[in-house]
Amino acid sequence: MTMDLFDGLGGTGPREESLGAGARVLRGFALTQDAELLSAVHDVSLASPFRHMETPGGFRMSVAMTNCGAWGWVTDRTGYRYADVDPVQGRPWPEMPAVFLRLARMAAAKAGFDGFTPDACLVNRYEPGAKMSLHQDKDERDFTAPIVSVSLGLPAVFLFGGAERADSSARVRLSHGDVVVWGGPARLRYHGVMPLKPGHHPRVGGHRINLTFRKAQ
Ligand code: MD3
Ligand code: FE
Repeated sequence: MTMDLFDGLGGTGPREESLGAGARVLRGFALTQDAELLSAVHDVSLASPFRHMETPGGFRMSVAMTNCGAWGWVTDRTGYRYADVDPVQGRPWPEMPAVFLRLARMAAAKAGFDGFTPDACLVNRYEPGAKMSLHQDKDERDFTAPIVSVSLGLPAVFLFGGAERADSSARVRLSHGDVVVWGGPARLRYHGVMPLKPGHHPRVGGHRINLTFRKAQ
């Protein structure tokens, strides 16, 4: 039997939980790199600023978004898609920072997805009241690749549903430093985020930042 220094109540190190088949929470996995990650988010946002995109139905998204990597997820009146040029800046998205890529690959490998090579990172910024309605992520070409998400700043209540929109959702609190790997049977499950509660995070202030690493192409 192996002893794990982080096991047990009151531990402060990484903890792993399963949210059901294919969904693995690595609590605190990004904590040791939070400053580097936040500094890289800032650099990305200088090249491609956060913006509130418009849905095909004409609604302004409450979550502000930007991207880095070869491909970026965008929405406008014409639909959802991955684009290799930032439509606001008219230039390719900023390169994926090395610290992002390293973290995403390590987390994926830990959850059993060796060789994960994301070519897109969507960066979501939530202000108080911002939310994400239940949806599936299905604009990517290959659903055998997982999605890796990294939460920074204020905590949020994440909704993890089923294969159909009407299926009931589990509520999962995602806090600063938590990383989740969504693959296999979890990859196409409905999910969303409850409206962010106001608060103050010592490193991030009044926002929540979420990074999602994807293989778009
Ligand atoms: C489960 N973002 O950007 S991350 C999104 O917190 C998105 O900003 C949320 O949903 C956020 O599309 C949730 C967790 C997440 C991301 C992708 C998933 C969970 C997922 C894909 C399939 C199943
Ligand atoms: Fe999503």
